[in-house]
Amino acid sequence: MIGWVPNRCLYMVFAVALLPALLLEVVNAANTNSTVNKPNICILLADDLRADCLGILGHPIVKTPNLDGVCKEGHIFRNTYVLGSNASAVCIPSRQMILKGVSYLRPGFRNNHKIPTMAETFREAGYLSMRAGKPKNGDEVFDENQYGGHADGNADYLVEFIEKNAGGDKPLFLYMAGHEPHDSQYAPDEYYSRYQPADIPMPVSFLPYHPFDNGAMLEADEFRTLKWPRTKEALQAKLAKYYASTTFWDAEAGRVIEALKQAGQYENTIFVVSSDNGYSNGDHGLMGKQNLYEFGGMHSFVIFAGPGIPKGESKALAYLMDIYPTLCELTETKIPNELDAKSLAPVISGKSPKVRDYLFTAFKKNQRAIRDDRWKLIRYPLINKTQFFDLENDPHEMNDLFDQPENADRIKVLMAALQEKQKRFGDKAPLTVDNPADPAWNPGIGKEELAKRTAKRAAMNSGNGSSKREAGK
Ligand SMILES: [Ca+2]
Repeated sequence: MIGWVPNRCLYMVFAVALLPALLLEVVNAANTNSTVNKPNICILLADDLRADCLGILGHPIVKTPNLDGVCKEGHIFRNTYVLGSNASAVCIPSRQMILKGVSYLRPGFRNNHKIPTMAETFREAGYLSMRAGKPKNGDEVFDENQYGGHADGNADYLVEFIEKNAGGDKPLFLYMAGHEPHDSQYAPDEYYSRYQPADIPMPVSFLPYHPFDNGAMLEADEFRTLKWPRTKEALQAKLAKYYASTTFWDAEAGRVIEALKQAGQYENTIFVVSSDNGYSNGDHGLMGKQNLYEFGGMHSFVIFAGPGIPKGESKALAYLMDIYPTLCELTETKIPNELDAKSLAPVISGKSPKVRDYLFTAFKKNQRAIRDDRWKLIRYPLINKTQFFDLENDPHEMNDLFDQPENADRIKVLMAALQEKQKRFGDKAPLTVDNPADPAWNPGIGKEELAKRTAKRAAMNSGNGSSKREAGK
């Protein structure tokens, strides 16, 4: 090295002269999607996992040691959301948006094949890709597609794929789309025995039933899960199963992680841990995902971990579909121009505290919401009702501040932002109706309709052999 010192000036002259060419080469390398030294990608996606339901997220009960281990040096985005859903099965638009990076409210969303999906973009960039888990969500374009049933079957396929292909010519793009902990909360018995219902704490904003008709009172997640009025004992039993199913999913995701370790690829893999949507689990008297409360249907989380990702946590407002351009930027892969999603890489690197000021969510035509860093507005167009919450002081939305005069200007600002975001994401649903429905609701009011739906479902299941499990929802 000492021999370099006399020549340092000469070296610098060369370096300065070559700098423009070197820079051009770097830029070209980024644009040509070269796979040289690109890390593997491993997306571990749960189904209906609540936004706070991992050990690493501070949950007091659930045990998720494998994912905690992967994520402990990663970057956590707690304020991550599904944009919305036009169906009870939030999973379907959510998983499609994750893969497409585009709003589900765009015309022709499901059949628009002009914009490359995440799987296509990474295949084009030289990756070898595999999906195992829930099918038929716009994911047919992976190099290999397998179902596998529950998380153990998903993991079997992925482990085999890793053993065969890891460390080869192509980096791997792995997508585990597990069923757990979706209702009815499957897990082998050994996992159920780990959680005793009596030990399960109750949700902060537990109610026996939701106090008004949000337009989604009789969605399947509500009427098929627990009877009204919900009781402490029934909910504790349900939550015990939910946590068992989550721990089962964690263990099977752990087998995929271990396979990457055995292949010497763990340090060379970017992990993404998330859930396709959130779940209410008893908060506000709701069980499922057809609502816009925090820790409810559209609120999820995402954690990125791996090479080039410093440990951190952010309050930045994010969408699940942001995973797509974020992974592109983290791997120097070109981001398609047409995406609605935004890369979170500037937040991960510390260059910017956020990528958007407002976060818009929607469910069918009966609920719309918008939040900023502190305030949250939920609009129920079919009953012309608005709720307004201070998330900083009331993160569980237990005090509706809509009627307080001092909030009038804040409400105006958020309502205007809501309308602007509707236009931005292609949402044409009205926020007000001429003949609002009766907002009153209680289990007695729902009884008749509930009986009809239960009978219809029983007839379907017994009559024509269509009782197969509603996978993919
Ligand atoms: Ca789901």
